[in-house]
Amino acid sequence: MSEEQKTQNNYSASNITVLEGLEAVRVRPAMYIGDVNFRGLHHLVYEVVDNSIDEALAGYCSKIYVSINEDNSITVEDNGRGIPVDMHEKEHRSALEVVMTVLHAGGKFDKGSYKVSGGLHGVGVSCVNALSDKMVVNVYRNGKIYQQEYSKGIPLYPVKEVGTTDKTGTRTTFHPDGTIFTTTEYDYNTLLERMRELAYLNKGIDITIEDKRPREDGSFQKDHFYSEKGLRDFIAYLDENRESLMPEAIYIEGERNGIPIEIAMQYNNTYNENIHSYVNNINTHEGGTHLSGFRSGLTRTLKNYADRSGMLAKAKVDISGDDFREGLTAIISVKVAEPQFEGQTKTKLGNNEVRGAVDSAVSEMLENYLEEHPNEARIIVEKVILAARARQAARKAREMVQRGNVFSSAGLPGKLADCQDGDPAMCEIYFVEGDSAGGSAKQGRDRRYQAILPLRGKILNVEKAMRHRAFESEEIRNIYTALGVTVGTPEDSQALNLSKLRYHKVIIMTDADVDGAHIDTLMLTFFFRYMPELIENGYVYLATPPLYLVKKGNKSFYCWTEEERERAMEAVGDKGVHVQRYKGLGEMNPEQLWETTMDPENRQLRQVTIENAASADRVFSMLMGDDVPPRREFIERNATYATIDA
Ligand code: 0RA
Repeated sequence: MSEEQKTQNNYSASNITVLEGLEAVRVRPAMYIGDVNFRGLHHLVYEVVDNSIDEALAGYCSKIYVSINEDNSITVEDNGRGIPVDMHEKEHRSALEVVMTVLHAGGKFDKGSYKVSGGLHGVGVSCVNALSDKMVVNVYRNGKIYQQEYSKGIPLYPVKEVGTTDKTGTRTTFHPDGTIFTTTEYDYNTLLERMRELAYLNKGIDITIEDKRPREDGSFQKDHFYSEKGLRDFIAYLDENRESLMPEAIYIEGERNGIPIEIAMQYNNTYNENIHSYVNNINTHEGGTHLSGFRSGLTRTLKNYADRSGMLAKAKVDISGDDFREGLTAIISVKVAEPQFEGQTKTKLGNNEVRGAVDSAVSEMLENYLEEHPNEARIIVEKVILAARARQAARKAREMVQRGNVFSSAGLPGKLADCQDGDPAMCEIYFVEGDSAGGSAKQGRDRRYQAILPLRGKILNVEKAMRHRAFESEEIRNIYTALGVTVGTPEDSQALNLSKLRYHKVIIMTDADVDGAHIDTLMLTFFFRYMPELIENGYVYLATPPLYLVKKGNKSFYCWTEEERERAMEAVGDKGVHVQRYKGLGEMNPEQLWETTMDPENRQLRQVTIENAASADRVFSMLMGDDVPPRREFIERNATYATIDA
């Protein structure tokens, strides 16, 4: 056998194992990327971008470019060293091909350094390749341009040279496989939010994102992110619509026991706690040891300072950990070599060594800060004392909420029309705007598994209210008791106890008009601030009543969009057609309400998800805050979602 033949034989032999690996990804894609829907689709982009972020964190890359192309393919380019292309001794193929086609081969070459970024699943670019019907990689290295193309992860030819260049870097273009994903249309805003977040989390990297699909007016969207001050800039962005108590965020950057730690925190004049934590650039929604280390370090250090200052003794008030976090916006970002993720959504850090590391870093740096900034320190302690006073009032109100639950059905709100089934997984509760629609819903529902709670008018705007005011509100207390949830666990006094949750679908049903949209927003603000666990577990939904009834003779069609109405009119013709525009739920009789909005066979429920908790936080603070101009701008920018009533 000639050398060439040998090489070719080996080439195909190693390809067989590769094929088995890629096939596993294609057979069970959800195991690798979470799901094959919207989330999984966008996850592909994060996976590719993560490799460029790693190259930047290693110090070799300063620019990352991302585009959604006209055919919904994605291009990611960086100016790093370029993926190595030399022959892999054992595999008899180029290193580039190994990286692109072998599962978990990504980190093989960078000995000594560990992969710090890496998506939630950290599956590597070969998974993206396996799930793409087309992928092209160009490497700029050694003065040359190298190229390889793939389909469903299989190389179409060995790596080849296609030109010369004076730059270095890696450019990857992939198109998601439509036979794997339920949708292959990318959402620009979703990617944009993630790129912004990455720029704040990794200061000094220049990130550009561009949408090459023309908008309706023919223009193109392009955004550029670059953060010099990292988490300090992130805090300023999140708190843009809040009033800060200090001119600049408190900032901690350092390393403890080999764990890089970066923290920024700022107090504002609201009553909410907005702490976002990250491990290796992944948002840890469920917190974990880094968050508990931050909390204990913060509490101990501030408490010591407050004690020493004598202000506490004067105020004669008991202080608890929560009081130090009221009106606090903070970002905690750590890099952990071998993170263990736990919890229901695998977003809770389990590594115990991180707790002490973060605690000691926070204590030391915060102590210095307080000594060096006596004015700010006094403002913080005064804020904490106020919070402690309010908390005592809140505890009384909250205990009323919890006591209500102990008496089970006897304690249920009088307005609640409960369902018969005792299995929460089967049960739904509708929060319905207004007593009259509530009445229709009660008559129209399937009482075996659907419960109705009518809401009187608008619930409290919790974005502006202190916690005890929220717990004192009868409407909000009814929501807690109807749901069967309680507040506070031994380890976290604000956590929600879901073990007695009585319904696994919590559905907000309001009119399809401006007031309805306002009530939706108030309810979502409440759930986001007070019951985020409910949203994270996928229990919260918005009902979608139809906008039109198109009727001719004995034929009738419900329409949810303008296009559907136009199509229905074409189906039946213009003559003698009657179009009814539903403005409120009350205009439908119980049967119609059931048919269109409550019957699981026909209804269109929209599940509420949080793609990006930090952005959601900022949007809620803006929508429900005091400043009008940013709110108007946001509504105008997103007006396409709400044109129907305009
Ligand atoms: C390992 C080694 C080297 C570069 C990379 C990985 C690398 C990977 C990716 C993925 C996307 N962009 C990337 N940029 C670089 C280079 C080792 C060397 O030159 O000595």
